[in-house]
Amino acid sequence: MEILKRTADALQQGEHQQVATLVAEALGAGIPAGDVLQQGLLAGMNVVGEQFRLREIFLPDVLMAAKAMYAGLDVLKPHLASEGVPSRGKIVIGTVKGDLHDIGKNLVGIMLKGAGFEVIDLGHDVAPEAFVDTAAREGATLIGMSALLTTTMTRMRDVVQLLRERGLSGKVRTIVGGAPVNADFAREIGADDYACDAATAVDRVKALLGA
Ligand code: B12
Repeated sequence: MEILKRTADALQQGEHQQVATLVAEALGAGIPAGDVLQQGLLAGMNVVGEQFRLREIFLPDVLMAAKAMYAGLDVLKPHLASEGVPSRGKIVIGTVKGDLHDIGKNLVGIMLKGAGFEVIDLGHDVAPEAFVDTAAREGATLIGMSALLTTTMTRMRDVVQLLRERGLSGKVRTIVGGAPVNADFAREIGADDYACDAATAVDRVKALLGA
């Protein structure tokens, strides 16, 4: 669809105001929020990621694109998450220590909220103790961890280990995600599950918590 292509292009150019306007227009035209997300915002961000990998663009360009992504997400958020659904359980999420990437984690949080879970978002650069202490204090039954760097994904293992040390394995389940993470890695570090995207994350979390 033309407007979604324009949204993706504007995101790549880092035109945050234009992205917000186009997302609002697309929603106003009756395009489902999920399509605006996938074919507009995420399609644009995928191109940015590829161009960054090939060194065709540089960090400031990626930052501008990320800002545009958030401008679009702000408009989209109320349409992705339906309000007033009774809580299906408490979840702690965050991006692991040393890692500042939070767009994917935020999307997962939005979708989980929309599915009726109470989400405590610890943000990015989250220490293992913060994940585990918060879950214990708040009586959360699941920790969701995000990592986008091969150097930080290993921190997920520390969280799983800390839960074990505190006798919380089984009581507090774990799910991991982020571009470098996969199901084999999740198994290797002893996490309960893995999901490749936000929609799958909701399905897996429901299954894990029997919700
Ligand atoms: C945007 C971006 C940035 C932005 C982040 C802004 C922000 N607020 O998040 C900025 C500019 C800050 C940045 C910085 C850096 N980045 Co960067 N960045 C990206 C980029 C282009 C897009 C990431 C993104 O947001 N994708 C869109 C979201 C929606 O996708 P996602 O995160 O994968 O999330 C989905 C799934 O993975 C899953 N998911 C995610 N989290 C979770 C959690 C759970 C629990 C579950 C179940 C599922 C799940 O669901 C999400 C939704 O569908 C990627 C390229 C890429 N292909 O990933 C590089 C990339 C991740 N960055 C990279 C690098 C190298 C860096 C820097 C080290 C660069 C530098 N030299 O300084 C720094 C590191 C800073 C730090 N300490 O974290 C590399 C990593 C390479 C590697 N193998 O480790 C990548 C892959 C680029 C590349 N091809 O080289 N980056």
